[in-house]
Amino acid sequence: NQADKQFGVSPPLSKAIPTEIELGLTEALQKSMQPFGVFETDAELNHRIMVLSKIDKMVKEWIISLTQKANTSPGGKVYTFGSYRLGVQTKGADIDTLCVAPRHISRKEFFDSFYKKLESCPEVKNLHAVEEAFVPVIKMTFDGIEMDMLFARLAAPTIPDDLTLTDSKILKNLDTKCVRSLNGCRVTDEILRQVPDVDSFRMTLRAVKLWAKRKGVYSNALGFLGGVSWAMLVARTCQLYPTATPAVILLKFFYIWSVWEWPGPVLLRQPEVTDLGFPEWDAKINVADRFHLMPIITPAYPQQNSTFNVSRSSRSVLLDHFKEGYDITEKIFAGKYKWEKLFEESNFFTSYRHYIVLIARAESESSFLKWQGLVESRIRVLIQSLEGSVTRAHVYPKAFGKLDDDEGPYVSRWFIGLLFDEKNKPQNVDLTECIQSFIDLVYKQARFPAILTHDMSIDVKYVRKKFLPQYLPSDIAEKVRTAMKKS
Ligand code: 3AT
Ligand code: MN
Ligand code: MN
Repeated sequence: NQADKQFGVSPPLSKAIPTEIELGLTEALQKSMQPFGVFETDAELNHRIMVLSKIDKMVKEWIISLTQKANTSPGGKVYTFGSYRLGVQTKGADIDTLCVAPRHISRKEFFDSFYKKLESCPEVKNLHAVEEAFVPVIKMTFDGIEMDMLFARLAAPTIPDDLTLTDSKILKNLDTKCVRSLNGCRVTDEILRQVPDVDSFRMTLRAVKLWAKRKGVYSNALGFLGGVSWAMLVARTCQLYPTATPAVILLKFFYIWSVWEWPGPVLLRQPEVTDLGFPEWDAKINVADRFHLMPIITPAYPQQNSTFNVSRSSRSVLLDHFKEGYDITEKIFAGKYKWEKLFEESNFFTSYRHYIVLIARAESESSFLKWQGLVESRIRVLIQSLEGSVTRAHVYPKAFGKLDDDEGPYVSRWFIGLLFDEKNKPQNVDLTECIQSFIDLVYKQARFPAILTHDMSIDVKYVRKKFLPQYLPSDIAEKVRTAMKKS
């Protein structure tokens, strides 16, 4: 019985029944999110369901075509994960899917004959495979919907339609690519199983994701949190307030995570004990795991930390935003503000007096995609080395493209705000060495494996706030100029 079950690793903090006022605040919260395209229409949702059933049918046909024995039903099934599976997808979001096949269907066939089947399908556009990735994936647009598709083959002769991926035993004897591919689904399924009220969880998570995007703290790669981590922080809050309404859960969310004793790990459940032997996150055992600053541990075996990119700087930015979020939400509860206040964009480009601008350029789309991916993935190394000299190096998670028509299209600009303190005054700090060794590192890593081409370049500049606007798109540049005049 859901009502009696205890969710999470400790008892709830409150089981209070929502008041009329709290329910009213939740209704207002929902209304305030609408203008941001957070909610899909029924027609949009039905379109997704239809697309998924077509893909599922194609998978089943493909598996049958590769099955020798007549009169057997090998099955095969498409599962979902990501925001769609959690039920928090925004308009235009992708669908993250996993194709699960029986043992006689190889990964090679997925990237070969299934890929060809997709190629000949009229609804499919922008088809491309990333077979050598850490988690190999086929990407496409299916009838207007972006889709990521992973593949896993299980050690079973058939995949019945009612099969769930919950049981960790299914991982036995699988290769690492399949285990990694199954992980996304197993984690989202488990998160949903660990929350007491899925509807409240969803509404709160939608609010948190919107807030995090508006404040520039939504990004796994650049040291903030990604969708799965936000989902787990919200899920843990729901466990502690199992009967609360989303407005209240949101208030508690900001409070709990601003006072949490990081790096104490956030867990949704006690880790499962198995004899499967996959590496798991455990700060008591693995020395490397003790350096994680904000561990948020996934609930499915083998448990992992979802936030290993968090730096000292990004953690302090996150904590500042939690505190500010709490302060604003409290005032909303007191009737002093409306929810719109919570979703105001952060003023990153006026918050610092010193910035670093990082510019990556290339001359063709294909080299640009590789180059910008490589540069972005190395930014956290630059942050770490800057942290040796400054109090905070805050990277804005959104990169900006070309500024005007004179500039080629293949350019990305990232911005890092720098905070100095009394000991490290800007005039006493020389960042040249940090910057130069970062540039050297990026070029070195682009040579092995060889992705470097002559048209790829990187430029890193130290810029005072006064000169920042020339690197920014005109609308943001204008805001910065206006703010500077006022101060
Ligand atoms: P959106 O609504 O799509 O913006 P989402 O949470 O679905 O939010 P993604 O589609 O980017 O976000 O990612 C879905 C999951 O896929 C999250 C994570 O388990 C996995 N994933 C995303 N990016 C990577 C990556 N680079 N490597 C491995 N797994 C990834
Ligand atoms: Mn997604
Ligand atoms: Mn995706």
